[in-house]
Amino acid sequence: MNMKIAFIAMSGVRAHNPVLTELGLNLPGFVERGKAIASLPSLSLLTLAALTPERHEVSYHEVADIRELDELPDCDLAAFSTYTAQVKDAYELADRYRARGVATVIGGLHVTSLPEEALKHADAVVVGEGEVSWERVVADAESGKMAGIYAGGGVEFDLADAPMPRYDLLEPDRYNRLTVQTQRGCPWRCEFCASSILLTPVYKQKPVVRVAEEITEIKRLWPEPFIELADDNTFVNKHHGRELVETIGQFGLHWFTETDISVADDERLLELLAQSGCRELLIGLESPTAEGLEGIELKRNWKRRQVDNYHAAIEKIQGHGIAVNACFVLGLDGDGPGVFDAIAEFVERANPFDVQITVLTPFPGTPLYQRLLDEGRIIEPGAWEKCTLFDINYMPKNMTLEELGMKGLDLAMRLYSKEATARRRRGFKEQITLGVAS
Ligand code: B12
Repeated sequence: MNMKIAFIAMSGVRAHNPVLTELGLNLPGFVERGKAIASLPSLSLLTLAALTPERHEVSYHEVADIRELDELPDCDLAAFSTYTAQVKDAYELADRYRARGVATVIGGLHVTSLPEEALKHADAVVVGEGEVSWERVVADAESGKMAGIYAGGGVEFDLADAPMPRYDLLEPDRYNRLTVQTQRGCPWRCEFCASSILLTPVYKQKPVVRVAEEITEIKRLWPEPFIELADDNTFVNKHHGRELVETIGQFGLHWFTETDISVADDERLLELLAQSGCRELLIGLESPTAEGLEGIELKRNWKRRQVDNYHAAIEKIQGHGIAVNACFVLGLDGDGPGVFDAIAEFVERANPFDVQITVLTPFPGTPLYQRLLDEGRIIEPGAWEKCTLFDINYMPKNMTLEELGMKGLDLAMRLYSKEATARRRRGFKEQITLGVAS
């Protein structure tokens, strides 16, 4: 049977707490970044669409707010992708489809950690990398016999086999920021990490030629795109990183990615990044204090060992003209109420072009979630809608709940004020001048 398959992406960006939404998410720095990222399409679903046998008719949809959805897309199979914060909305839509007798499947990071929960709402739940199970799911849906949980049997997907995501399914006018994934996994094991490490224990990279093909396809559809790599830590392997950046540089693009602070150790890589049109690197510094960083990287305490180098590393990267978005996690167990001033002072000295502060968030599937649950510190277990990185759903260790909330908000106002933002941008320009001179 030829099926109509609707790929439905839950795509909102938000905080649950209305006060936070009003105050926090309206601050200048947040608004800019918020608007930009909210327009990213779902790479997972475009990838699965590419693996769908051609005889089926595929369509792609985004749902930012289920209250604004008048009609469910018409289909024989509804395939949902979601992260934790919106999973309950995805469950609600899946329930509505099932009530009409339409088959449903759901995948992604959240349901990978809690497949039994998801199975209450969908006929099929895909655990782990979708590429491994997708063709079987489609075949089973076709024959009307879906098998519940599809776990992939421990098979690691080889990114050399990655299909060309169906960017062509997107309405060209709605997008200009597109994502390309060049790697999965990470060699570090940060206790709170809820990214692709939940899908694969292996750090793996997509061959550079495949990345070039994907960018070529994007450029065919959008002549001047901005590319965000949907990576967790792009430059772990510096040799591969240099090759990748040289290749991206040939496209004359502006682009952005996420990586760790060790990128500053490779002078040649920084030179190539500067020449390649890389606009910004998002780097998880997590805390400016040794106490805050102590033990968060579970394997070798790697992040704790970097802290003394943070300032110099930012100057070095920015000296090459590449902006740093320095990310801090508020409420780490090792940090007390002094950390808010420590972050403000660090930022004032080091002048990262952008700064991001988010609240420690126990996402299901992470070691942090399990530890806080065991310690009885999760305030409302199962309140997935609070997994936004802005809402607080755990008892902090070395500060009160009020301190985390109020001082966090106060820090946001300080960091994202017009003056502070302008000061950081000036500092960035001075660092470029010094970098060029040295
Ligand atoms: C792009 C992006 C977005 C886009 C998403 C666009 C979209 N609709 O997909 C936007 C900007 C909208 C967004 C929003 C948010 N995001 Co975001 N985002 C990312 C980012 C940078 C890349 C994700 C990506 O494209 N990965 C590549 C794809 C291929 O991987 P994947 O989605 O995991 O899919 C694979 C499998 O999971 C599986 N799969 C996924 N879906 C499905 C569906 C089916 C049917 C099947 C079979 C398989 C399957 O197969 C895929 C291929 O193997 C990551 C960070 C990162 N570096 O990874 C954060 C990340 C995913 N986001 C995160 C968060 C917290 C949010 C927000 C809550 C932020 C906020 N306050 O609003 C919202 C939540 C939105 C929601 N729907 O719940 C967290 C999620 C943690 C978690 N476990 O839930 C991440 C990991 C960042 C972090 N700090 O930890 N985000």
